[in-house]
Amino acid sequence: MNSTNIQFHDLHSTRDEFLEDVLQGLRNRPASIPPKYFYDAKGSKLFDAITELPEYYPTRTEIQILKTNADEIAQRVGTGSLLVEPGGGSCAKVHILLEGLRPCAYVPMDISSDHLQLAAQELAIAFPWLEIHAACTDFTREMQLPPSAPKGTHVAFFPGSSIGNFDPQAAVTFLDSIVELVGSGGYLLIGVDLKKDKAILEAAYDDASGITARFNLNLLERINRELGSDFDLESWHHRALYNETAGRIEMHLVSTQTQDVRIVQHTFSFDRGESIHTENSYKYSADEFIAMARQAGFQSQALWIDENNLFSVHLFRAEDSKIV
Ligand code: AVJ
Repeated sequence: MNSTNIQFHDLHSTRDEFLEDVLQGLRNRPASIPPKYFYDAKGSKLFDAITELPEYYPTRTEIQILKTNADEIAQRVGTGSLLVEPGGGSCAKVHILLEGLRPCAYVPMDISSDHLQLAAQELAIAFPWLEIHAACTDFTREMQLPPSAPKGTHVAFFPGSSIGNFDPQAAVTFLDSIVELVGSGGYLLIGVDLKKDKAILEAAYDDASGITARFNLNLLERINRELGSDFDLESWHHRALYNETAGRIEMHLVSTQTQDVRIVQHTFSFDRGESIHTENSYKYSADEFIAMARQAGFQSQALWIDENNLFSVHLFRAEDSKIV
C-alpha cells in the first residue's frame, strides 16, 4: 500500500561476527556476551513483552513524558529535520513525535532486520506523508546514514535508556559519534533511566512472570540455533542485581551445575555457580548524564522527568565548537 516510501538498506552484521563475539566473550572470565545479540526475532518479541510488564516502568514512563512534552520538543527542535533513530527497530515511540516534528525523513537503524521491516511498514501506513529510510545496521559498530537520505537539521532520537548498555566511558564515545552524526547545531533527544531504590530496579529486571528470564535465556537458545552450540537451557538460570557502586543493573546467566558447552570446535567449561554476564544497564542522575554529554560536546537544552522521579528525557544540542 504505502510501502513505496520505504527504502530498505541491509548493512547488518554477519554470522561470523556473531560467532567471533560469542567465542571471545566466553573466553573472558567472567564470561560475557554482548547484549545486542538479545534481539533476534524471538528476543525482540520478548523485549516488547517486557515493556508491558507491571514491574518494567521505563517504557510507559518515557512514553508519558514524551506525550506530555511533545509540543515543547517540537517547538525547540523545529520542523523539517532529518530524524535518525539508532536502534529504532520497533519504531514504537517515534510516532509520538512525528506530527509535531514533521521531519523531512525518518531513518530507523536496527540490527534486527525482520523486526525493523515490519515496524517500518506499519509506520508507513500510519504516516503516509513520511519518507522512511530503514537501515539494517549494527549501530554499535558504525552509524552511517544511507547516502540517499534527504538533508535537514539532524535530530538523533535515542529513547529507552539504551545508552545504559554502554559503560560510562563507551557511552561518551557513543555520544561523540552522535555529535559526529548530527553535526554542530544538530540535536539529540535521549531517554535515560534514573538512579533509584534498589528494590524497584531489581523487580524491573526480574519480573514475577519470568519474561525477563526468558529474554535472557533466549540468548543461549539463539546461539544454539544460529551457531550450532549445545547449551542445555535447563542448567542455566536468570539473575538480575543492582550493583550500587557501579550504578548499574547486571544481568547474568548462572550455571546450575559443572558443565561443558561446545560451540563449533570449541569447548567451554563452567563451574556450578559460574555466570555469563549478559547485560549492564547503567542508571544516571540528571546531573551525571548532563556532565557526560557535555564531555562529548553536547549542551543541555531541556530536561523532563516524571512526577515519580523514575525516568528522564534530555534534549541536547551539539555545540558549534567542542569545549575541551
Ligand atoms: C533496551 C537496554 C534499555 O536496560 O532496560 C530490559 C534492556 N534488559 N530488561 C534495559 C532490558 C532487560 C533495556 N534496554
